[in-house]
Amino acid sequence: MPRILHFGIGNFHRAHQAAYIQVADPAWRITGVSLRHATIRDALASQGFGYTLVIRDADAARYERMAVHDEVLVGPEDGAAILDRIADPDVKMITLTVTEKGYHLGADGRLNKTAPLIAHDLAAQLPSTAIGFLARGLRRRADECGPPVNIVSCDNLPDNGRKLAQAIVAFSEWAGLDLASYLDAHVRFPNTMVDRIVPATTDALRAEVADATGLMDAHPVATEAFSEWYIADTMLSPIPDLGGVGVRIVADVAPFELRKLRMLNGAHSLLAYAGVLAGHDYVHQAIRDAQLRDQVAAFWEEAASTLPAASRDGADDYAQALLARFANPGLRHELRQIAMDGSLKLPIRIAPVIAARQARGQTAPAAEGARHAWASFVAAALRSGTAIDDPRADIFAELGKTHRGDEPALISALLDQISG
Ligand code: CS2
Repeated sequence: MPRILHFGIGNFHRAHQAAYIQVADPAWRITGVSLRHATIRDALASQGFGYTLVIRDADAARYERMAVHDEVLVGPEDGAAILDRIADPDVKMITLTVTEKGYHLGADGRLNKTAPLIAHDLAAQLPSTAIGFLARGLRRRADECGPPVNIVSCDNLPDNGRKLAQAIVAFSEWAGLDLASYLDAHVRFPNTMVDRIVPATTDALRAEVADATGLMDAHPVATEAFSEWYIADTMLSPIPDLGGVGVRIVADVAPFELRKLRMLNGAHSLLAYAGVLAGHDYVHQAIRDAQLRDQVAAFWEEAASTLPAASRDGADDYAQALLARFANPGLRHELRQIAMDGSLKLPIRIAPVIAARQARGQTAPAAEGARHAWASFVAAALRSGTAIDDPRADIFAELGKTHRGDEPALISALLDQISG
């Protein structure tokens, strides 16, 4: 049975990629990997790994039964089984949604050798990161003369496939795994753009699903009707018929990826910080606030002006469509969910807009406003003692102590943390 091994079995994967695969070819199965916790495995195992996908338009919901996963492995418990799966000849694709921080990249976009988990994985036979698992698992696959495999990053990073490939090459060199010729001949890392808005699961969603379907589902997922997936045309066969279910297989993903990262994700981040500061909880509330909507519109103009011609031309329509998606009240997408990991997201979503405009002698006040909103959001959390969900939270706390009572100095020190 052809199989996909997926790292990061969170809500995004279960609403996006899984939905494409389930329709593309009923023969394919997905093994999910949860790198840190057993929570999703435990929730899904007792229901045969199936779950309900709730698809919401502005005023209606559909309930679809998902049944494409048949196994979930948990990093700290099942390390050997994960390596077995990477070497398994039935596995034709390995996909990832491990978020920006799951790649352990430095500011230069390269694997950070001194990141604690990478340093651990270089020394250990049983890894803890996706990068460590992939490099060691691919070594096994090469030793067993395993067939070709596509490794597909589905995270919001520009040039995600190339960065993942570089990270695996660097890890395998540092660990002495000698993978270069196997990677060249048998492995492809296409760039991709993925898009579907997927809020976190709440008890209210569980109750709604129980009411609507009669099923007690421990981990349903809600999403919007909109979905997009672009993949660079470099994959090796066999793969499921993704083109037949609306995935766009294109020569160059960059125009679409940059448009999505800057216009959708950039505006999301702007709304998250400015929206929370203005007292809102959800994206649909923040986008209805006239002042925030104007800020977002100004940001979209700046962002659109930095796009390659292939996606700049449709940017107005794209922005109109985003307005409707953000305004969808059924999604109840929490601003605080988007606010996490800002120190990794803003250099990708906002800083390139400022840099591209600067290079042409233009200012970017709305994008600068988004950076300031982030810094004010972090400063407010430091003042009130609210936890900050960010890999650099300890550094922010130190800065908070150093600059206590001097808000302008704190804001400027925080901004230094997110220059692109
Ligand atoms: C959001 C994204 O949480 C975030 O940072 O901007 O998860 C966004 O909802 C998706 O990229 C939409 O495709």
